[in-house]
Amino acid sequence: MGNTHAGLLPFSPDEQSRMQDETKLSQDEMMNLFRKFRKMDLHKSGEITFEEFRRIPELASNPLVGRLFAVMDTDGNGIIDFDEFLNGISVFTPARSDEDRLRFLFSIYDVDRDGLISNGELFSVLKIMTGASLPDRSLQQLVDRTIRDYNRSGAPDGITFDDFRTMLTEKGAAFEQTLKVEL
Ligand SMILES: [Ca+2]
Ligand SMILES: [Ca+2]
Ligand SMILES: [Ca+2]
Repeated sequence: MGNTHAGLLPFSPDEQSRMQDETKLSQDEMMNLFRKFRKMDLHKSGEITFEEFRRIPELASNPLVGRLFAVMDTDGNGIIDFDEFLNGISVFTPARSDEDRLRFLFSIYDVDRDGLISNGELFSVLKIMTGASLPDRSLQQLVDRTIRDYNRSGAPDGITFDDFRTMLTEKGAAFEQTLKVEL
């Protein structure tokens, strides 16, 4: 009694059951992620800074590491706390819905979080991914074409979440592969 390993998680029992609802993680999975979180938290501040985040070997070579950090930092205060970490990471576990994963992926592209992927946002995120392999002019053509083909729900210059869902259904894995995160 008393000293179960629930006590090691930085949550009150209420918070813990709320997080379990939100993330669909079991207590063991949460414990595991808490250990990883603490390992990443080099200066033991209880939060992950971008400097710490980008040292994670699985992420270091991912060009989208900056976007991943920004999306996981849901309150935008420049650090990832354990709540945000659990919410973000659990999106990649099977227990979470495809809808949650789509939302996360959408957020990678919707840099200003206004609910619309603009031409400029699509360009800048695809630019990060393709690097120098595609000339800007070709990339811009691809972006223009994508937006022309998929802006179906009334936003002339961008892609709404519904459009995005349609796009991924029709274009398949190409966009989803952007994000392979395993921790
Ligand atoms: Ca830290
Ligand atoms: Ca934060
Ligand atoms: Ca936007």
